[in-house]
Amino acid sequence: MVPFHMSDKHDDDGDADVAVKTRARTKRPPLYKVLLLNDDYTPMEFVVHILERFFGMTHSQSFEIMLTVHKKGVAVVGVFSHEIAETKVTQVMDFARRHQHPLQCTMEKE
Ligand code: TYC
Repeated sequence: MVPFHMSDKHDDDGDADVAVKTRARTKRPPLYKVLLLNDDYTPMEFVVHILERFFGMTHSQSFEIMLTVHKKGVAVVGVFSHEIAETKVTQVMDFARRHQHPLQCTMEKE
């Protein structure tokens, strides 16, 4: 008798066989925080606009988060899959550069 894994074909030696199961482990994909950083030059209303435009926040939510970044230096503005987080960072960085503001947006694994 030779134990065989579920995914293998059992042997043909005529005696009893024992099936061995291993649990299929499904891993959730990692999530990433998108962070907005403070600086001394980007206008407050520009940051508020970015949060409305790219993160779907209301004006008052956006204003609140903007003030948090202004006072604390950084804030998490959302948590996404790697691909979505990367897209958000690119959208913010491109938009800031086009308007010649030094605003910085980054992502980090949660
Ligand atoms: N500190 C900026 C100012 O006083 C406003 C600001 C807020 C800039 C948030 C960047 O991510 C930021 N104009």
